[in-house]
Amino acid sequence: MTPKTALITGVTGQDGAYLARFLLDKGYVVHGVKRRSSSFNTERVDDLYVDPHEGETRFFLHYGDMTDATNLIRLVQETRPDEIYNLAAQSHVQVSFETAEYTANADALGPLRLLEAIRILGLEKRVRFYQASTSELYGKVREIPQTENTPFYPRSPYGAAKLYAYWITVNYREAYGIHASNGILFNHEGPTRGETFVTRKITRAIAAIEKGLQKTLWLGNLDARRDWGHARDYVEGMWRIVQHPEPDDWVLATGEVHSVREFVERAFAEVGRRIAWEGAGVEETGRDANSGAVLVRVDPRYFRPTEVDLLVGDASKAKEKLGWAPKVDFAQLVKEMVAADLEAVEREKWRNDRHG
Ligand code: NDP
Ligand code: GDR
Repeated sequence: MTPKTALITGVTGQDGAYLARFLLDKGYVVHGVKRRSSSFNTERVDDLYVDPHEGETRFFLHYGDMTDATNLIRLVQETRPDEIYNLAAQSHVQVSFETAEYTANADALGPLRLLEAIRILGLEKRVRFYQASTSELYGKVREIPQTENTPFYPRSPYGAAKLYAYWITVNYREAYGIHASNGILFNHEGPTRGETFVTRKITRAIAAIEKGLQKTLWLGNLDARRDWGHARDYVEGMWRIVQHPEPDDWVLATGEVHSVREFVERAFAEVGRRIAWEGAGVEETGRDANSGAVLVRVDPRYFRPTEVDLLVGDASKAKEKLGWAPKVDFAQLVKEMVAADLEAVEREKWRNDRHG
């Protein structure tokens, strides 16, 4: 039987790398799109890559960019995928306030370019399309928990760009009969999460503090609440969405909600430290309850012009119709991330001591 072929944009990102691994395990041929960069940016998929001169492989990397329509058309034409997973995006909410136009170009027009590539190449009935939609679409709290029917109210250039992407996916499904689906995914993390997202920033800092390389963790809004799951579980959900006979829009979430402050407390508890909070607002600090050392401080630089206060999802539809359920809970997620960062910092330290 000919194996299925998938094209993944954003393959060098957290989800792209997990998804590539998942699909390769299922026997797929996987084509990943990476951006040209002046330094290596394939760290998350390096272990999957086999130099075609040196052996058989089902994993291929191609240069591409979501802002380049002709490149995307050519990639779809050359790789002839059965499934396209559009994961590429400028995915940082705070950065989107500074690079609003670029974020719109990559995150809103990028998906349009891919959908147009499908049409131009006459692949409407052949290709299945997955769009990485997000709980950031809900933005300002209007209903808890959030479902597929909760109204959207994005609160950032990122959210607004993803809103366009969501609706253009719905529109191309309805207008041209493309099997195009939105996964409305709530926050999902893991040891390979980008270092500037709050969970990884916390776990990396804790590892660095433990190893004596850093003194303080500087954060923004400690009261923001999120529904944090594990990326490994969520990429399986993406695949299930694409396999469903009917294209549709789906929430993937754990239904469990915690504040940034709780994440900090849970993560420090992993290294045996209890945090005692004092002060309020930008004056708030978190001290080691035993030694009194200040471990956490607030820097208003990390506050967003408009914040999303509370996201918590109801994934009942995905549970019922896709048989999807997250396997990793909050405590396990934090444990895995802290352990991985302790190991990573130890390795870095060892390398620096040896070579520096
Ligand atoms: P990452 O930021 O880790 O990865 C984003 C990927 O997109 C990277 O491979 C990046 O390349 C690539 N990329 C960025 N801009 C472009 C561009 N112009 N052209 C081509 N590639 C580009 O994000 P995640 O893996 O966490 O998320 C995957 C997708 O899911 C994103 O669309 C995100 O918005 C969305 N999402 C994520 C959630 C989460 O909690 N993780 C929740 C809901 C939605 P490079 O490595 O070179 O930077
Ligand atoms: P988010 O993730 O904006 O939800 O977007 P992020 O981890 O950046 O922020 C979560 C919450 O933590 C607060 N926060 C901080 N955030 C960062 N990055 N750095 C800090 O120092 C800090 N201090 C407090 C934020 O204000 C926010 O409320 C992620 C991305 O993966 C998106 O691409 C995705 O669509 C959504 O999740 C669902």
